[in-house]
Amino acid sequence: MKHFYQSEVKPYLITKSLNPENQETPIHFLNGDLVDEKLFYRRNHFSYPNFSSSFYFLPIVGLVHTPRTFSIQDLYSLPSRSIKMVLECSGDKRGLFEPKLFGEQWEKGAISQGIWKGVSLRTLLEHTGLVNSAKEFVFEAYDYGERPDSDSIFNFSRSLPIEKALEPDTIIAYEYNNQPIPFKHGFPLRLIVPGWYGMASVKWLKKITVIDKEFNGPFQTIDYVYYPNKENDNGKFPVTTVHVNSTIQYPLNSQLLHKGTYMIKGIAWTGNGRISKVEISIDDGQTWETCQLASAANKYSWISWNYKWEAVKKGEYTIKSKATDSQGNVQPSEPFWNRKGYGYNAIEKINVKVE
Ligand SMILES: Nc1nc2c(c(=O)[nH]1)N[C@H]1C(S)=C(S)[C@@H](COP(=O)(O)O)O[C@H]1N2
Ligand SMILES: [Mo]
Repeated sequence: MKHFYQSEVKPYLITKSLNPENQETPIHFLNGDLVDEKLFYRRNHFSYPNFSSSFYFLPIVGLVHTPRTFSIQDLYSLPSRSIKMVLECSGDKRGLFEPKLFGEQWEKGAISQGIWKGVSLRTLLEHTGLVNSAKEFVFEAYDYGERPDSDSIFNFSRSLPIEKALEPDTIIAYEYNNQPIPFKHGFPLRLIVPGWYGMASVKWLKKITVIDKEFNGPFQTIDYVYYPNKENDNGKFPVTTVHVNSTIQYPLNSQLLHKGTYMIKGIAWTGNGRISKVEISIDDGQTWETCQLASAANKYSWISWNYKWEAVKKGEYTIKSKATDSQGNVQPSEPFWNRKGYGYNAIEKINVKVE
């Protein structure tokens, strides 16, 4: 049987832009379920920030009873939590939308997975208290710059509603895969918001402020909003939870194959509960078979799946994969088109030719 290609030759990140740095994970060439920092996609809005990590403190201010400033040592000494999870950019697969959209033309690799360790935000709040009128938490980062739509300078800042901020799995992380977080991924402290698209997981945390209204920074009132219409903003709503999705890793799109037996393989993930089923079609969606799931389905992490295919007849084949999650969400046949191209999760599709 022909398996995924094992090789001493290592894959690289796929460059989309250099300043700010945006590079994608070579998702088709991954083995295992923890992505090494070398192959972890990078998504930045600005140049990398400059700050001194030796004088690094994280203040929690605003609508708390006792504002406090935490050192990294303070965090190390508090109870920790480790979470294996998918980090997916909401622009992942944007390049597949038809008609085409503007913005980073991500293909299928604006996604990664690893284990984040840190302290639940709610544990930190036990030390500060929370005022009753608290509504949102604003997370400000050290990176800043201009946006294409304005001459002003903005920091990367985003907020979370109090319910999401207080979930025990919303953590202030200090480790990635048992090492200090790599600088490009948010060292020394990064907010990690499992179940939500990547924009929520703010890197290089500078300050947390509790407020009693809705935060209106551009990274959540202009960007990271679904705009269903091309011409106007009617019906807009914020980008939050990761959609149920799957990607075929092998074979590759447009690959030429000999007749034979192939192990088709891929990953599936969701921000809603866990993956309950992955189906595959070799005949462009006319008939579907259930795939073998290679691992137990965990909350927040992707699962690997595979399917043994006997390619006995020459010809062109359209292979599709379709994931379902425990909340009953299924990948749709058509993507939800939205002006800024977020949340693509249409049924995964590749074409191969057997010769
Ligand atoms: N401070 C800061 N945090 C950020 C961003 C950023 O530009 N600055 N980008 C966000 C987006 S859109 C995504 S998809 C993820 C990417 O994380 P990575 O670069 O570690 O892959 O970080 C999020 N957090
Ligand atoms: Mo993103």
